[in-house]
Amino acid sequence: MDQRVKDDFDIRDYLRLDRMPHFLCPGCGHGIALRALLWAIHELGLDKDQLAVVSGIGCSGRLSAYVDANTYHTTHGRPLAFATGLKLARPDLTVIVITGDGDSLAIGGNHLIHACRRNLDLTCLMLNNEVYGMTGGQASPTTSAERYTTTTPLGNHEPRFDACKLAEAAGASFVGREVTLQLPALKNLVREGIAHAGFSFIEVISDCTEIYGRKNELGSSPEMVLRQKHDVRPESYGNQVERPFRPGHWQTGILARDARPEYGAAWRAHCEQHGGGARR
Ligand SMILES: Cc1ncc(C[n+]2csc(CCOP(=O)(O)OP(=O)(O)O)c2C)c(N)n1
Ligand code: SF4
Repeated sequence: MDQRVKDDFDIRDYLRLDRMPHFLCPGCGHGIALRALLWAIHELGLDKDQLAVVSGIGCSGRLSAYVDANTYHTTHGRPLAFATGLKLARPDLTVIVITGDGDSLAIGGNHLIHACRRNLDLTCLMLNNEVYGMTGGQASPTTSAERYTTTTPLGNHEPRFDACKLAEAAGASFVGREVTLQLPALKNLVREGIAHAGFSFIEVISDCTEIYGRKNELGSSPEMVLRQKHDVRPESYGNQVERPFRPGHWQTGILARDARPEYGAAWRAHCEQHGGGARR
């Protein structure tokens, strides 16, 4: 694609403007993540009619409603199950899943593990704001140690998931992480993930500036987002990470990339070999 077309990104071309104003709080990282996704879609030159965006329930889950494409707002924790069926039935579509840390690691944790294992050609954006945003700020499986939430009034004492390590161990063939502060890098990572033929898991460190930020006195929205720049430590992947929102604790970029067989193609070949009628 030539540079002029690439630079010509106008987010309004990809939004349902009749759904505006959106419901996100000021400074919410989920809005930045949506911008990165739509920018990546633009750069890839994807046809909106050939694009499906599937989300679960949560502040993260609301994002699909704003995208001018084929969109599906499914039940809490189930977007990957829905997307799996959709992609198998319609392999011609580019299918993108937007999910929250609660949606994908708590109620939907089992679906995430098996989506990684199968390696169907889906792109999963997990927006990690360390909390259940939509339901009022309960702790999630990614809440950092000692953080205050409505369900951890004494400070969180549970160990947290490193979602990327989980995805990699479960077999995701593309794993990446980026912070919303680095918007161009995030856009590039999402673009790589969509272009990858197989299951792509991308964790976006996305601030809940309202419920989580205020309860933990993390400062104003800009302050909270800016502190992300102190939170990246390239050599940290594989090490114990206890307090990711303290300085120096996230490794970002592409963390794993592996060219193993894509599930849909393998499944169709398998059906053909055994005389079945899988759709192309
Ligand atoms: C089966 C079911 N259980 C619980 C809920 C209530 N619920 C709605 S959103 C949500 C958590 C959302 O948190 P997360 O996935 O982290 O997304 P966020 O809102 O933080 O973006 C919960 C528990 C529900 N809608 N359906
Ligand atoms: S509650 Fe948190 S996650 Fe939800 S829209 Fe507001 S800032 Fe974003």
